[in-house]
Parts: sequence; structure tokens; C-alpha cells
Amino acid sequence: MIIVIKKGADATQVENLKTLLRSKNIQPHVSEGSLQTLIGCVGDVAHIDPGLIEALDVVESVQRIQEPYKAANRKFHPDDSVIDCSGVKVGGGAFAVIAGPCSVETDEQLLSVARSVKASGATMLRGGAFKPRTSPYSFQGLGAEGLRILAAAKKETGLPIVTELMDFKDIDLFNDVDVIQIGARNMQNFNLLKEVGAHTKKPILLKRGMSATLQELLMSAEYIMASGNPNVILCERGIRTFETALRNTLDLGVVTILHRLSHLPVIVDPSHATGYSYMVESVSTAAAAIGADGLIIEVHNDPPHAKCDGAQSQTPEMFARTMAKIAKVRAALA
Ligand SMILES: [Mn+2]
Repeated sequence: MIIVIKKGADATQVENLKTLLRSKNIQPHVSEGSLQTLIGCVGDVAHIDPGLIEALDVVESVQRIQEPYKAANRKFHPDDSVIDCSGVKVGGGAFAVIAGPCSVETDEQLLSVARSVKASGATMLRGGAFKPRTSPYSFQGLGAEGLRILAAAKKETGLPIVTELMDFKDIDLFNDVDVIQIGARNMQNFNLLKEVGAHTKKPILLKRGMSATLQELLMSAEYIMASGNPNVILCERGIRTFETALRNTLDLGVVTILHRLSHLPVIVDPSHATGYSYMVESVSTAAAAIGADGLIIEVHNDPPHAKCDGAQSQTPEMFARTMAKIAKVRAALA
């Protein structure tokens, strides 16, 4: 952090600032130029609020030269993190495909989808039991019963299961769950992030909030990691922009930036990013081509009758074609 001091600043106040910094375990290094005086701060500035320093009378501006996230930062962890999801690896070259319906509806529905996505090469099974819906009148998910159905499908197919946790009070129901999803709407539910950080070591699939910057996404990952759980997978799922032709605007370039900033794996959700099943194949192949560590794709055995997100759900046949195409792209880039 570099502090720029105002011209003609009162010397006593500058000394007071230096004392304040020292009290926060920061060593101030003053360089007096002919035009400007700067204070370079050496030490752990992660816990310092730049706004607090900037608010002081003698301060012109404050520049951070280090990102506020540490655990998620590649600088302190140069190698890719490889997250182990009950035997299925994500990151560091391991590509995971999580597929399944938006919501768990019945035993037959989930098992049928699970069998077909497994046959096409999916490595994990998704399905929502607790659903954060925009409308209180929409299907809210089966809750505990949905988790029972997911566990049964896992037993039958061997696919690890990925499902969303909305409220930490439900955690005891998640014993059979392999990867806990924190949805876009909860990306900044800091209490929930702290709880999944402190009370479980299960991998957390953290979706980017619909209006969140990358720094905000990484700070949310930081909450989980700083609380004690290093197993975080980031997920780009499209953000809200002025464009209305698609459900969201897929920010695909962030895969490359996130890989530069962080060692955590990054997967892409082409279903929520676009909102249309006919787009999922091309966007999935683009995500594989840009270097994503995996995909999370909605697949339903009967999309027109899906209780949630039918328009963006691929049929098992579409998913099989998509998987074949992804394999070609990955082979071409290998
Ligand atoms: Mn959905």
C-alpha cells in the first residue's frame, strides 16, 4: 500500500499517521520528493481499510499494490489447486463435468438422468434440493426428500453429488453430499461462507454472483478459505448486463484472468449463462477451449415438463453430443 501525502501537510499529523500505521504492525517508509511525499507501507496490509487512511486530512490518496485476498492468491500458491471431490479431481488439468437436472423431482427422473449422463462421460451428478427461486410461488425444491433421492442415485451410479446449501441449519442433511454449492444469490452471504469454511472440509462450488466483480468473487472464496476450508471451486455462470437476449451475459474471459490471479479451479455453467439449451453445446466447447477446469450443465429427461429451468436443460441426447464435441476440443488442445 502506498499513501500519497497532501502538499504542505502538517508534520505532526504525518507523524501521527506513521504512529497509527506502526500500531497496526505496518512499517512506514517515507520518501520525500520535490513534488510529492509518499509513505510506502511494509507489512500485512490485508486487514487495513484503505478508506480509513484516505479519510485522514493529510492524505491525498491511497493505492493498494497487493490484492486483498491471500489464501486464494496465486502469488502465495503458484501451483494449481486440484480439488478432490470424493475421488473426482478438478483443476490442474483434471476436467470435471457435472451434469443433471436443475431440481430433483422424482426418483425415476433423477436416476434416469444420472444413468444417461454417466454413460456420456459426466463425472459428477448435480440436482437442486433446496432451490433459491426468484419467485416465492415457483417450485422451491423437495428439500430433505431431494437429498435422499440424490443419495440413492449416487449409490446406484457411483457419481459424486453436487447440490446447493442455502441455509447452514440444513448441513446435517448433507452427509452424503460430495460437493456443496453456494449459489450466485448467496455468494455474499458472509455468514454462510464462514460456516462452510469452518464446519466442513467438503469442496465448495462457489458461483459468481450475478453482479459480482472478480475481486468480490475471490473475496468470497477468501471467506471460506480463511475460515479453514481450502477446497473451493469457482464457477462463472454469467453476469447481469444491459443485454436481454440471453438469460445472463457469459463473461468467458474471466477463466483466463481468474487462473492468473488465483490457483483455484474455475468451471463454467453454460446453462444459466445462456438460458437456452440450443446454446449449451457451443458455449461448453468454448469454455473447454479457453481452459476452464470443468463444466456444470443442466440435463433433463423431459425438458418441456421440467419443474425448473426446462428451456436451458439439454436432453440426454444433446448432452451426449456435447460431451463428444468437448472431447474433440480437449484432444485438439492437448
Ligand atoms: Mn437451474
